[in-house]
Amino acid sequence: MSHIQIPPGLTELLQGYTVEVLRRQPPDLIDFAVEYFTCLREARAQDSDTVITPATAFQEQEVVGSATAEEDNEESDTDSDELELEVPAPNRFARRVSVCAETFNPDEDDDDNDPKVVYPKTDEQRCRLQDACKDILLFKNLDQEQLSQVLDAMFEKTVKPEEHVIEQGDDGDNFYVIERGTYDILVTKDNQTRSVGQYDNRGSFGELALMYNTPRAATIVATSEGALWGLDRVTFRRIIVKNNAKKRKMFESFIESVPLFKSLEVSERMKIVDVIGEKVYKDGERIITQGEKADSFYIIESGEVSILIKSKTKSSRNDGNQEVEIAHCHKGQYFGELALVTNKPRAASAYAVGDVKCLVMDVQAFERLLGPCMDIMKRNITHYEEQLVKMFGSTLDLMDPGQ
Ligand code: 1OR
Ligand code: 1OR
Repeated sequence: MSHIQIPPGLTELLQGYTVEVLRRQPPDLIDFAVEYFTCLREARAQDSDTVITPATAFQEQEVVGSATAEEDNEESDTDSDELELEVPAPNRFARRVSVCAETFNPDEDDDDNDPKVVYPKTDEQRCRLQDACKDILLFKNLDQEQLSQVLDAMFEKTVKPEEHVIEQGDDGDNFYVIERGTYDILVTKDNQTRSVGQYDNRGSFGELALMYNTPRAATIVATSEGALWGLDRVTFRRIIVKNNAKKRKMFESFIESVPLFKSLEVSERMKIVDVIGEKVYKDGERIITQGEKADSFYIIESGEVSILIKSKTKSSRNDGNQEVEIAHCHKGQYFGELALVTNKPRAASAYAVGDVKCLVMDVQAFERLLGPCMDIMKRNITHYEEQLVKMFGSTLDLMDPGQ
């Protein structure tokens, strides 16, 4: 009888994978397998002279990814005078680490013993910081303790016009929350630099390089005098990235059920989970205001949302001043895309009907991640226009907030 030989190393290879699966409980086994085995291959390529066993290779990479503050301090160029513990600078070795090590590293819990970064703040600074951070989506799902550690670790940084806060291609050092000022987002590709967006006195940037351990994806240039709050890489990873693992577990199945996201790959949907924040609204609360500038996109996680429009055009159903309901949205549906797609003010207002939970994405993430869903959204926008004609019997420009 022929004998089937088990290739040397196969058992250990599969065991290593199984152990990591049990340890980290990844949401998708196949995605995790791709990342795990890619890690092994990269480790082997980097260290071809050394024999690397599967289990150690994956872990070795993690250790590199979470290099200690001490290693980094030599290169620190942050203003560290007020520091109780010095803030680590970008990790030079970080780029060798592949996304997998970074993505799954946060599940480890031994890091709670790491020294905490604290920048002492006056009451006035603390107030300004809290105000700047109140709408930051990445902070939305943190518990009280995590949020206060994040706020403790943040440091103030003022910038001058034309100052480059982040340079595309660099390693990631800090995440930034905007207190004030305007900033251009520049992307250089094929030797051509173009502006792909702006921040206008609100929002945050610099999360991608820290989350995925990739080079900075864009250059951020101040276009006015401004003030930022920085959060060092180590604290960001210890708290925000770790929390993202929890978010994945919480929102993964809901995100998979959203019809708009059906055409996205699993990994694309996971990137959405990484950057969304959950916001809750009470019955009757206004979520979006017609005519206002737009910077967010919403998906209803629970409850219902009523869309109302004020139109100056009189019709049998509208005297021109009252708001009339034009749509009613339910769980899994989205709203707030129109202003982002057309780059115009909000065309209508949105109100919570009963208690509502929404997943919210900022305009930059919307543009960066939802390209593949744009056709569906644009098709639905043409339906709005058809409805508009039916409801108001006119072809007024829906996108004009003055209407
Ligand atoms: P980072 O750590 O990579 C640059 O450093 C930051 O710019 C990045 O994190 C984001 O926070 C921010 N593509 C990539 N990064 C962007 C983009 C962006 N917008 C803001 N950032 N796109 C523009 C979308 C409006 C896609 C460009 C093709
Ligand atoms: P936004 O960013 O303009 C208001 O903020 C949101 O209401 C809008 O994006 C859409 O997501 C949502 N016309 C315009 N906006 C609508 C409509 C709509 N329905 C939902 N929204 N019409 C209703 C079609 C059934 C046509 C109005 C007559």
